Amino acid sequence: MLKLPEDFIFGGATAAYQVEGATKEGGKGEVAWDEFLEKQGRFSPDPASDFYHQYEKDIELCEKFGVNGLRLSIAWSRIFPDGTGKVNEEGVAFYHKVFAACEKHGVLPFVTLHHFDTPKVLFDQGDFLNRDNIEAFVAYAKFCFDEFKEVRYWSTFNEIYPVATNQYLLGIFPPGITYDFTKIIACLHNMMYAHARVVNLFKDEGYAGEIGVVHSLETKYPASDALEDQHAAFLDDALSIRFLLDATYLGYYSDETLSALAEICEANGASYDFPEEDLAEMKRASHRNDYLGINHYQCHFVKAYHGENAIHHNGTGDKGTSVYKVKGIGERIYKEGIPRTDWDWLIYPEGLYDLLLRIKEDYPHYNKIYITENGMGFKDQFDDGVIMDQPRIEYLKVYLESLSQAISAGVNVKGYFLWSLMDLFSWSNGYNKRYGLFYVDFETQKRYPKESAYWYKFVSETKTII
Ligand code: BGP
Repeated sequence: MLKLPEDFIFGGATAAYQVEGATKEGGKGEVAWDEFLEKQGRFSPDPASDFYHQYEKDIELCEKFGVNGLRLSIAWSRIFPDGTGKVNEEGVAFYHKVFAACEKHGVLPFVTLHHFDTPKVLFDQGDFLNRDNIEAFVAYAKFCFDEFKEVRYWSTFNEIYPVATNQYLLGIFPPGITYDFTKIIACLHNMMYAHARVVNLFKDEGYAGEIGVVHSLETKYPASDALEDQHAAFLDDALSIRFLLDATYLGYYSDETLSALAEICEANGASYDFPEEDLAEMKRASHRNDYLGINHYQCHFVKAYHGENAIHHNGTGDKGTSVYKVKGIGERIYKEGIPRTDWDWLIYPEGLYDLLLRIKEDYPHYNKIYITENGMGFKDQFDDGVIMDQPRIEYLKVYLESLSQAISAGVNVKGYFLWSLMDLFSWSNGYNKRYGLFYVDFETQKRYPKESAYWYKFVSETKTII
């Protein structure tokens, strides 16, 4: 049986908008999602898992089940309802209470400053396409560093690539724009620049603690040995992985990244501009990241594609309905023999191993890594308070094994945050795609430990993957 290190963090992950509910309570300002979801009419972010009122209970559950780290995000619009200007003291007090509960129960908080929830006022002005909003983000970060002295682990952003592509390629996040590569690249770059600004601020001011960024990194493989499939995988990788790691750890975009960008832009009539001053700031930050957070759920097999753009996001759990064909990049396909979830996410733990080894090789000063999200969306069966989620346990087991093997191969991984601590609201899938260790009855807000919660407790206590 494989083991994990003695000082390893066995965490649970959440995000403010997905668990808190109370979107109109406590002086919170609006986010673009409020209106977007209301118009869509499929599901509501209220009450979600009601963490705003139930946090004490959830943190108690952490302690009971060996979960010694909690990844959570601060809702920017609870602190600054309009994104800038007047502080909402009720919001500030709420997070102090959450951190105090963490302290009381021996749970280490890992705090993300931005998890998909830019305040609406700023979002309506262009979100991160508008450079003024970078200044607003830096000011918000500074406020948090000065205020929340009890926090030791900070992440600037959650998943810059999905922000850019869900907003401007797939259109499944507000503002719902599709296939606009000029916006995608501008968003990626501006957010990476904003990250660098905040890292430099944190280090220049000598704040105590650690700072990093959370990237979603899904390994890309060619669908076959054919040269054109290999090239398609290279292009998909360059935009979704290499671009971000270059920006984070090099402070410039490597020739490989730039050649892929040129090809993608040419095919899609897009363009980009990376100001010299931005790159200087990014360069200064590139050796100052204390850690890298990796969200990893799946990988992709990519085939050459020469047709028009066509994407269908499977947000319903109807297996086999996903389509991803992107001009100038390629087509993502299913692969015989590789299992996938009802949402068509490929279960391929080798992808995590390969990714970790590649980071160690290509960016040797990565410092250390936390897996900040990994888990399985599943249609759990609730049977009189008992939830036997064996497929989730299987999933977690093989991914933790892969992680353990990467650690043995010399990658410095210090912790793992299972997505998600409790069932919560999923941005584009609603409430039937459950991830939690704890089942949430969304009517009563009662929590029920699933079979996987007992399994995770054992793994955390013994550091043994069974
Ligand atoms: C990540 C996000 C999370 C979470 C998770 C699962 O991309 O950081 O917020 O939602 O994926 O994704 P989904 O809810 O789409 O299944």
